[in-house]
Amino acid sequence: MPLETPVHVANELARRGYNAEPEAVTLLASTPDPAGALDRTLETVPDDAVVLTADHVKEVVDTRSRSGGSSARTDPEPTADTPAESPDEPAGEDPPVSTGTSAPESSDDGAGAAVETGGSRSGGGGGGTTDSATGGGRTPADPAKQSVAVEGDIQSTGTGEYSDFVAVFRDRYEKLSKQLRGRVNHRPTDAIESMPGNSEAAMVGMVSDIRSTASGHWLVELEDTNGTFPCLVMKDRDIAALVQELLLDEVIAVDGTLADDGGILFVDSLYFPEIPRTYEPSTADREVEAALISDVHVGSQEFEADAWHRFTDWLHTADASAVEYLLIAGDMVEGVGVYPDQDEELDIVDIYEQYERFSEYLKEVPGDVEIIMIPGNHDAVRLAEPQPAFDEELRDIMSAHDARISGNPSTVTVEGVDVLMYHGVSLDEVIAELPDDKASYDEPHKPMYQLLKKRHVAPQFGGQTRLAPEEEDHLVMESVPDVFHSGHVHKLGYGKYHNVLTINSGCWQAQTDFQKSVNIDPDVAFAPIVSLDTLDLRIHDFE
Ligand code: D5M
Ligand code: FE
Ligand code: ZN
Repeated sequence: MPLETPVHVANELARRGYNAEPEAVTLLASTPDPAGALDRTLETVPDDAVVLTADHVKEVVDTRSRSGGSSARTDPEPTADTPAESPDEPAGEDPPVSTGTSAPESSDDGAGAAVETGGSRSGGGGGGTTDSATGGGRTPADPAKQSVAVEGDIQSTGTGEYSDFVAVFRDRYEKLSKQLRGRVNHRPTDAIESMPGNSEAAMVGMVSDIRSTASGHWLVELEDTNGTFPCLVMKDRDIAALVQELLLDEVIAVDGTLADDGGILFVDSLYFPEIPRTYEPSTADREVEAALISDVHVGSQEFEADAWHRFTDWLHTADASAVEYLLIAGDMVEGVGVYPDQDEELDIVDIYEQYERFSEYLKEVPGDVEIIMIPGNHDAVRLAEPQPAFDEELRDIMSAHDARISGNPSTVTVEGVDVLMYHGVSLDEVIAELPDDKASYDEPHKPMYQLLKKRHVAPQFGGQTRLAPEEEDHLVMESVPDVFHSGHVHKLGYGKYHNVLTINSGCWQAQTDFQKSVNIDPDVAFAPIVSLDTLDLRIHDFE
């Protein structure tokens, strides 16, 4: 993987289990060979270090060539991944919105989401802040018509034993191979091993290794419950492009022909578990809407309280009368000790006080709006996924609005529409691993398409994506959601993947120092609003 941008460097570090000081990231990214510098640095850091510091990098990398100690990039040409504009430019009049906010692309599947853009940036008024704009206040919802069911508040069964890791992967294999079995006439690895050379063969397996051979072909090792088997994808075949989309630990099916000696499978076709192209989503049987948001980050100095007030003011207007549900996909608060140097940007240093303040902000939401929320990586629950719901103490603090609280991920059925809510930590990894046209921060719905295709919210285990050892793999998408809602990357993006409305909802936190250092320009204070009866989308901008 090329590591030319700070984001790539940060993600590669995360993948290898390190958090990094922003300066360490920029130092590495500014070397002529970031990948090599990263490798060399990691070889020298002490085994127990989890935070990579600028000093670690400086010990290994020659930083003298940079003038005046600046950590600016030294290579002259911005690449496709590094926008030419400087991250230090003053925030302009018309803050750039991620390209994901333009009409969703239809290239992947031919079906775009119908989108209206509400609110306005011009005139400084934000989106509908007062009743006068719409000529009236909100009509309260009729509770008799509302319905929500939540699935995903997992009861952890794991004991943390090695055997639980075996169990969770076995369960992943069972569930996903079931989805692939209809596609190929597969055999277990031990049966394939005893088949004669040149036989046709198919298998379903978890990707345990991906390597390129000396001649540029791809060797993909697949593992099932019996063992592993090497599969070769020739570089000049169309399916070679699919290898670029593979992640370790995901489950796929292949078919092809065994080599003369039977020791390797030459792959003709490769299948992902997939969402059927003909999938027909369920819809509500009345005109009702849900607002989908995430990454509020109360407690951070960058939390945009004014924008939040504009949003909740708008919820009290007639324009928002149909908005009867508010879904919040994680990172309610900024938390403490999540990333190195995070405390320097905290407005509230006590985690419980952060939730108390968050609860105050929730009270601004009209009382008839049903709120459903799941935790993210900044919240005070275990990091490993699936994350359980907030504990009693935190629920108590947030009880004022009587929100429904569930785990990450959860499927929330709102008036018949299944919304898969997943905070999105795995998206960093998917973006780091896959080519830009398949997954990038600018189009954050596209890495979500990849998760749908793989039918798993966090396929690759390791790095920042931690997996809890459990008896079952709760992260498999056993059923197809009608709407897939994530956050975490702080970028707004949406589109339809095989008719599944896919939304990454941006954030309510202005750019942090870290994000500045790695050139992440967050999409702040947008509220995507889904019509549950049509699955159309309108985006309100409260910036
Ligand atoms: O993360 C918001 C986005 O920024 C997400 O893509 C991860 C990335 N991020 C933010 N801070 C860091 C640090 N310190 N290291 C690596 N990646 C980072 P969120 O977790 O929602 O704040
Ligand atoms: Fe966040
Ligand atoms: Zn997050």
